[in-house]
Amino acid sequence: MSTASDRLQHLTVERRALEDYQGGLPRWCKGCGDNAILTALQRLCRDEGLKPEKTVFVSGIGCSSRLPHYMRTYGFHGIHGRAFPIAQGIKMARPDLHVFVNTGDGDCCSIGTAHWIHAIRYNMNMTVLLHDNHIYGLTKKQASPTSPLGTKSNTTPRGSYLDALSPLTVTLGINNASFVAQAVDWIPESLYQIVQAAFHHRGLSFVRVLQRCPEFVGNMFEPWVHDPQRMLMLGHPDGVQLSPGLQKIYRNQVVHDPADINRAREIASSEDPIPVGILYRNPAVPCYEDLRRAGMLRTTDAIRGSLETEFDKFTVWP
Ligand SMILES: Cc1ncc(C[n+]2csc(CCOP(=O)(O)OP(=O)(O)O)c2C)c(N)n1
Ligand code: SF4
Ligand SMILES: [Mg+2]
Repeated sequence: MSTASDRLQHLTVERRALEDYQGGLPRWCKGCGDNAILTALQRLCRDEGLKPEKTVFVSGIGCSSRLPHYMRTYGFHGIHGRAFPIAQGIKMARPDLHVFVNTGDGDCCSIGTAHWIHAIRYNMNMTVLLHDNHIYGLTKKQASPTSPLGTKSNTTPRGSYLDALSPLTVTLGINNASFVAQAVDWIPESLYQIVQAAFHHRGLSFVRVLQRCPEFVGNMFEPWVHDPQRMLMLGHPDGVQLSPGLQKIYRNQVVHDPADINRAREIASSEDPIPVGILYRNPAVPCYEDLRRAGMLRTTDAIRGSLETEFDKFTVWP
């Protein structure tokens, strides 16, 4: 029988099996692309040997935002649109933690837009996965900002009226963007490579993952799933390289240097073919937590003293 210290040892040192990172049983629909994203993240934790007690998954609200429940790490299932400020607060207080953010297209690009923009600008060291299924899933099929023009939904029964917002071009337009990539749930090998590269980037890595929602927009990505020629695979020694197996299937390949932001912007605006890979990376952008020397927390007494001084300024003496 294992002792308590054996179990502690296992918790802190030998976290190498996938099961060690598996939390609650996912309640997503059958065929939901969120499952592939979860698997990629569990594999990453295992392969990188991340300590669960040093790892935290933060989310907002949505189907995708349930992900922290399914990881056996720390997690924070937050408020709709507020995953970024929660994650930033955690990183500021505990820069030693591995921080991940899981956010939906409604969560990030609608209600959470202001937080998204400023989080990119702050460039704190965290890995962000935007689960972009082009729809509000949890609330049962309302159009989101990334729904393509003409999308029929419960809020747009005659089809949506506006062109979709592009999370990639928006992110690439924000000062201090330091890592921008795109992956798709139906090519798990490439999804994993991109998530791994994102994790190794120091700064905020923003990965948009096109994610299937068979429940509400079953046909959204079907043409691309069934036609590998309609995927544009980006490869570069400073980005990710396609494996020989994927090269045989996905023949529409291009060499793209992730240091080239102008080319990244052009590629980002392509909806067909769908680009997959690292669009932009700039490791020289400073992280906000480094500039502010995060984690150097003041003592409780010092905080209390400062608060008392502030309160005293507003005291009305009888
Ligand atoms: C402040 C607030 N407004 C609205 C909602 C209702 N709501 C919950 S999830 C959601 C949208 C979810 O869509 P998305 O972020 O794309 O996630 P998905 O379910 O597609 O993964 C909305 C509008 C809420 N929970 N809180
Ligand atoms: S409604 Fe869509 S996004 Fe939500 S769990 Fe089902 S398939 Fe996934
Ligand atoms: Mg969504």
